[in-house]
Amino acid sequence: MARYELVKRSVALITLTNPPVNALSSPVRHAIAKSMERALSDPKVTAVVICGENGRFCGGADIREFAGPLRGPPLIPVLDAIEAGRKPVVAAIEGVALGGGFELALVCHYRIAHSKARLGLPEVTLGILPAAGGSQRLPRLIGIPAALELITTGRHISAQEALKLGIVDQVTDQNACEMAVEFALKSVGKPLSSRRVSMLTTPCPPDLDALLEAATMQVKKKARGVMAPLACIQAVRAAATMPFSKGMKRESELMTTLFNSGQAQAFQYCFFAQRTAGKWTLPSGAQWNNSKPREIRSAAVIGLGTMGRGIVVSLARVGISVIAVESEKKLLENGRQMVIGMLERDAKRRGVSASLNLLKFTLSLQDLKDVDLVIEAVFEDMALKKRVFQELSKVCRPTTLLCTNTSGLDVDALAGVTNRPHLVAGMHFFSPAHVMKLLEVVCGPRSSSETIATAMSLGKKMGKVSVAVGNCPGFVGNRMLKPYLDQATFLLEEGATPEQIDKALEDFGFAMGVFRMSDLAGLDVGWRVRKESGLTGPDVDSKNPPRRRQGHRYCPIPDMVCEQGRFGQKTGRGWYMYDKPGDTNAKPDPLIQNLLETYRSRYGIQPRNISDQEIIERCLFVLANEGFRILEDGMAARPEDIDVIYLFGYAFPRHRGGPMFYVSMVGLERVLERLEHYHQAHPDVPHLEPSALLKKLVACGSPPVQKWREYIKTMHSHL
Ligand code: T1G
Ligand code: NAD
Repeated sequence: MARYELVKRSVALITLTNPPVNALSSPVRHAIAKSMERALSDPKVTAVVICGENGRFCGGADIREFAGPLRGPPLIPVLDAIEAGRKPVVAAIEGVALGGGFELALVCHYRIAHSKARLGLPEVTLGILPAAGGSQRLPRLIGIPAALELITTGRHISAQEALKLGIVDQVTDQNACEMAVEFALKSVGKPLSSRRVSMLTTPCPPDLDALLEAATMQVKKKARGVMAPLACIQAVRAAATMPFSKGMKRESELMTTLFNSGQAQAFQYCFFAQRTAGKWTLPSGAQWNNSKPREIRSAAVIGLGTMGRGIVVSLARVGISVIAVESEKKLLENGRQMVIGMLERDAKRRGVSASLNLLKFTLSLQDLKDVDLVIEAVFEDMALKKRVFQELSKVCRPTTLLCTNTSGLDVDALAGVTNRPHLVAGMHFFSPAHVMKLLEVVCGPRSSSETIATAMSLGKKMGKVSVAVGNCPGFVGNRMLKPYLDQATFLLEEGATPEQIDKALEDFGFAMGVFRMSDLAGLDVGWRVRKESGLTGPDVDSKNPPRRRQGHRYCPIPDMVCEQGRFGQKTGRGWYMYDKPGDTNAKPDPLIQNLLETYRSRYGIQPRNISDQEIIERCLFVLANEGFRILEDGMAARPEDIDVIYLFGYAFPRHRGGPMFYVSMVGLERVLERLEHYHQAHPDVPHLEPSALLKKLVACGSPPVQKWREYIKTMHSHL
């Protein structure tokens, strides 16, 4: 767990050896403590260097240990002993020094970093705070404003930035470990007191209160209801106002509160869920670790609308050459200008040059003969998409992968019109495609393992979180969204207002409630889909009772809003009103109140007071209920995949862990009981009927979410 060697006859070199990230597990802490004792007591040793094996210093505490009681030596005394020791200790930072790893570096008397190393205190992203002295030492070393920013955001910084901030003493392009040994030899005999960060006085700015207040406002706005950043601010205040030992006590109290809050568990679940989601499997037995992706050097994107443009940018900025296709000259020119502008802004922000030379624009599919992969992003129209796929099948070489960005159409039906159904898959990006991190990779029944491996790995290359999903209407994310949106509009019928529903969801943690979000996305998109699927339109409306469609309860209010030309922010009117088209400041609109009142009286609906609890339960339990059905149907491999889709594609609040984790925390028994209650009250809403899997899990004693997979195994899987 840590290798001990004597180098240059007098330097003890301690190498952490706990792959893959040298996390500070109990045996590692033990090994560090023992190695330090040995180094400090051996008279031959004059200095110590600490480094990590495989070019990675240390990824921090072992997060897997957080689930159980503390075993082995606690980290703080191990670190304190390093700082207090009478021999100089140098940290040789390669790869990463994160969390406890950074705190380990902070107790060393000197820090040498490789130029490619990254440092940071990401604890806040795990729902906790730097709890091994990081919140007390960093402000002493670099001052309150800089420390506050790093600790409350969890941002990783480069070695160069660390040097500028005074965190590291030297940056090198050479072997950091060898440099550290040389540095250690030169440090022997120099006084260490000024190098012990805990002994420094925190430089305290005169406007401390104002600074902390501003930081508090900022984090409250950015992450509603999240406790960790607020606790980080309190810990930094302690570093500014208390002696080190008292500050450490405060840090520990705050950590205990966070640890027991439930939020920390949710954040840590998200960390592992994100990593689990990449591990896809297919019914054939092919999976992430036995299937080889193809290398994609060139791609084509068809359609330069909202999605196509973002997809072109996502591909080009990772060095893939792209041929972009439009149907008309004017649209092509417009698309070209938009893409170039987006790429230039993106490159400027990242401080690199825009890769415009990778782009080609054309009106002809004939130009796609030689590309490795195509992503189709034309209108959501099956007949059009089929024509495009038939054409691609003729034009592209037989090995080209053909992917579609459809939001929910049958990927296998598209595969069926080509001469290579095994090379067809869905690559479902989210809007805006160059910003949103989620990619649903839709596995059709005929998609080959190589096709899925390639789409998943291309997603990763583009910096996306890729999740493999089955081929069903709406796939996973949009399939679950529908019953959630339905509940929101049913609640409107029954007496709620858009602002009341939005506020309940925002208090739950969403950055935007469902109506505000719909106004942003545009209400016409869903309206068009409902018209195409026969749920509304003059013909349908005249033949059906007004509040029933296809045998179930239907709320026509969203259609009525669209019929008035209210498409959301872009038209300046939607569920809310805006000062002008394109404005983002949503204000309640009396016209919507009127519309709701008239509607209710027309259908004899007596409005009732609806509690926030009912809003949350009906919207979110129904969302998870559909998630259970998706698991039953084998359209998602595990609950973690569903949660990752909601975290990265639909901005589900991270401190709630995702819809499936959330209901597991509420208690499955209670969720079942509430769904039964609501289904009884609304028997014409089939989505409220508890799914068989939910009932089964409750009957089996409500196992934790990580164990659900064992109960789904026997059912038919598409993944
Ligand atoms: N503990 C346990 N496992 C970890 C881990 C950790 N800290 N970091 C990574 N892993 C596992 C991960 O689950 C995956 O496992 C494998 O390593 C490779 O990870 C006292 C309280 C270091 C930048 O927050 O940010 O210190 O899936 O796929 O892309 O104040 O991992 O292969 O089974 O992410 O090269 C603070 C978390 C802890 C850092 C590498 N530390 N890690 O990224 O590989 S709290 C962190 C990362 C703490 C102190 C406190 C990244 C990475 P598997 P990967 P990568
Ligand atoms: P859009 O209407 O903004 O753009 C579609 C573009 O395709 C238009 O510019 C159109 O001119 C072009 N086009 C149509 N036929 C073409 C042809 N034969 N050859 C070349 N170009 C052609 O639509 P969008 O919102 O970008 O959606 C595109 C696809 O992405 C749809 O399948 C949609 O369901 C899906 N999608 C949309 C979103 C979203 O939020 N907008 C999210 C995920 C997926």
